[in-house]
Amino acid sequence: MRPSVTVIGLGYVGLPTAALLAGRGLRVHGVDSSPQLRATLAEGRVHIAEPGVEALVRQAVADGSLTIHDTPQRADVFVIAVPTPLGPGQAPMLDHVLDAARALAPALDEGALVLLESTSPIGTTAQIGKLLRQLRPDIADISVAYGPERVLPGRILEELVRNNRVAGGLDPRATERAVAFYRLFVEGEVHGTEAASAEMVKLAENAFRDVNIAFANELSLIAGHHGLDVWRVIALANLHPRVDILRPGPGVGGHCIAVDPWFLAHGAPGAARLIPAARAVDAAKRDAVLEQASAVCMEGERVICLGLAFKGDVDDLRESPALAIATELARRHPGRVAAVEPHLAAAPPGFPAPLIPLEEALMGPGALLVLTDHSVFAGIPPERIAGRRIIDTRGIIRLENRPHA
Ligand code: SAJ
Repeated sequence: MRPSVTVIGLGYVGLPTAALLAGRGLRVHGVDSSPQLRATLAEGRVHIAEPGVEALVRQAVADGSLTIHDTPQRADVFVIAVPTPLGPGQAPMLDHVLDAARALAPALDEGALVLLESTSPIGTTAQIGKLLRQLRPDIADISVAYGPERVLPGRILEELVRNNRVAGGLDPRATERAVAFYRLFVEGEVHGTEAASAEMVKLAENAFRDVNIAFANELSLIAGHHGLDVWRVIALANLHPRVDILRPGPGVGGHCIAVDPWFLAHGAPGAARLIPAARAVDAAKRDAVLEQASAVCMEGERVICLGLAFKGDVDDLRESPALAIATELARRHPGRVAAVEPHLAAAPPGFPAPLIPLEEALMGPGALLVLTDHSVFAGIPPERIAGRRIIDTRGIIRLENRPHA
């Protein structure tokens, strides 16, 4: 028989997961603490810009397979997908995860499976297991496991189904049950392990990216020092069969890769050296871009920032280095800075510079500071920016004298 599921936290991961499970014929209870969010969802509308999610939610709400609640409902499986932000001192804050565990405890029945999907420090699943045993000593059989999400914003529904998945239980039976649950909707491979390893796998994936992007950014700083084109250097180095250097940029953004490395480093401070160093390189790269653009403003020139989103072709501003650099530049040089962000209808609240259309930026005077790798910027014809001063942190602008990097 198909299990019933309660999904706690209806954000970028929880909502697509709930809608997908409902679409596969499971009875799903979606739970979120935000009254506005619940009201929006109950009308079949969604708050996240993610392809396909709105249609799936509308259908599931209309046919009753997905219902929206403020407290966890009884179910066979509980999925926790709430945020785990960084607190003071770069320490992970587990308040939402532990609150979710406390909230679901009264809804547990004998034989329930509790799955944590939020990115979490090593040991969090064990903490949840302990808490649930304390809160429900009357229940003998509770399986608790960790099943990290690995989906890329912009492709969430597709990746929820296609990506390989890791699931780690606090005991072998919990692992087995978690693997069986994911196999209900995952077409990729589902690998079982134990909970703490699964927690570390997720953190290792994002820290791997962060360290490797930091390496590319460090190369860009070194190349800049020598007046070399880092894109050409990387393209040639990557011709080696065992070298695959990532792309430099203005720094790493998003809610995951810029945050998760701290979860690893904070848990083992003496052991983590490279991971904090990568974070420091990221900060240095942001500063270097800011100083370079600031110097242009000091010469009296206008600077137009191309892009505010944290990566190309999305509207997401979370932890965006582009937004941080453009904001600080505009604060330092009032009246000298403008920004182009084709994925936003209006400037973000409090942004201290005007948002202008790309066309206006291409017509008017001023240096161009490329901060986000939107396809529309890569498509700017070289003749439209001939003779312009350009700081291209992403290596996407085509110039007459340089092939597309
Ligand atoms: N970036 C570079 N250079 C590169 C690649 C990326 O500067 O060569 C920058 C991007 O511009 C962006 C940041 O890194 O600012 C992160 O972007 P991303 O597209 O690499 O990753 P995210 O943050 O959108 O999603 C990541 C993914 N993790 C990995 O690829 C290991 C995704 O699979 C995870 O599910 C997600 O984090 C998450 O939720 O943890």
